[in-house]
Amino acid sequence: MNAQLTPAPAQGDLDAFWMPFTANRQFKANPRLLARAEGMYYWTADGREILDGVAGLWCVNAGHGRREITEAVTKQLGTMEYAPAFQMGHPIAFELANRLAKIAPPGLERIFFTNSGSESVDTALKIAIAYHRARGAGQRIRFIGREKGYHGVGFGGMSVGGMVNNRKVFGSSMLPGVDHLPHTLDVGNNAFSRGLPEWGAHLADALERLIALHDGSTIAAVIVEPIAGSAGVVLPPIGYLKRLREICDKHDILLIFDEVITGFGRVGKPFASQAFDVTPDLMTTAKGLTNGAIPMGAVFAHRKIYDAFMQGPENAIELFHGYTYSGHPVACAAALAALEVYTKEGLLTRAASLASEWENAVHSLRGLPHVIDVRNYGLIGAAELEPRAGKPGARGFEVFLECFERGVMVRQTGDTIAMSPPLIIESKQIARIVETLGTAIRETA
Ligand code: PXG
Repeated sequence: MNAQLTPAPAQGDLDAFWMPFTANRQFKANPRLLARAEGMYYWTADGREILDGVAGLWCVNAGHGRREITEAVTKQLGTMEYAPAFQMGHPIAFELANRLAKIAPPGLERIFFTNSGSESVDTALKIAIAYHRARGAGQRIRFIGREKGYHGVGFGGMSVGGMVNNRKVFGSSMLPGVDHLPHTLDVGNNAFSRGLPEWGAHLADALERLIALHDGSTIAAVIVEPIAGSAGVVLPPIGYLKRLREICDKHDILLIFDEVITGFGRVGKPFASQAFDVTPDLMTTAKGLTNGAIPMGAVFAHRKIYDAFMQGPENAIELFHGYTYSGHPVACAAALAALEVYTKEGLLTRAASLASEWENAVHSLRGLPHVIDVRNYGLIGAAELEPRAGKPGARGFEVFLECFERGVMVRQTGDTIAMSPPLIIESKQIARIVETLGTAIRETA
């Protein structure tokens, strides 16, 4: 099998690729190269097996190397590799949109295709502004995001996002008129909560204060992740999202859920809004939409939003927005095949049946040296470590590396280790991820 692997590049050959969100010099001095993947596993370029504890980057929900997806993509490439979606159509994009509408939260039945989570977010923000304008409320141009939020790296997503390192260099180029809610991570009150924390629903009331400050009639939308992933797994306190929904309704403000990581089964329902029984007006997705096989994103819009655009002369373009690759036929084929796999194997709800086993496993890390919090929901888990004095992130990185050396891939954000395995995971693999992480935490203590 190793003979089929792409040969690892020699040291100097690593120079040209400017790697994203990576310490380039550190990585290139000591690269970690993945060369093959199947099921729950990657294999490194030198043939080592790595158990995938993060579904790639929260996207390979049905596990790697799914034959059904490969075949669908191959077939579509052979039939029609590309077709435009501006003033033209191709059947597979309509088929996919119809299919997505069937599993969507109530009413979110109009689907706009993009190529990534970042594009989905910027698309949703633009739809929100244009929607209000179409209804005669063109003064609604502000957005409310949240501290620690991650909404991708476009200028819109970065502006409503709340991750300081992603923002500080670009401070002068942010969207104007954006404010942020406080985040909901509170280790003091909620450490080692199992599932959603009980303390903190009142943090949603900060929205009323921002509305009072800015005047609610100037705000287009509030955008939050139902569960924040990139910031190191930040959960919504019980009742928090419902409260946000109520306040948005009261002030005619759209609520956008960014479900780029929570979508497609990660939390035990197709979407987190269904798990938490709170329906947004717009929902952004990507990642698991195609099982990570082909880049694609989708914005789910409530019918009332789409309908608000469908006025004026019929020959007028209603929304001046779209991408060359919106609804790319090959991406659509991958998404349809992924949805078929998810449905056939019950993966959109499997996380719910594994959640308590997962919860017990990750909470077994409590009591290990420097573990100051453990968080979980669905098939998401995180262990937060006490930072080394004066070296934030150092301990987290050491633990991440130690896990990789021991054949398990986890994700590190600062001193938090996040886990989000493929939804096909079996008990023995849950045990191995958590045992390896436990060993790594002890070894690096
Ligand atoms: N919104 C959310 C909620 C995300 O998690 C994006 C938007 C942007 O998606 P694209 O496809 O443009 O990258 C994301 C991406 C991590 C990690 O370590 C998470 C993401 C990306 C890379 C790493 O948690 N999420």
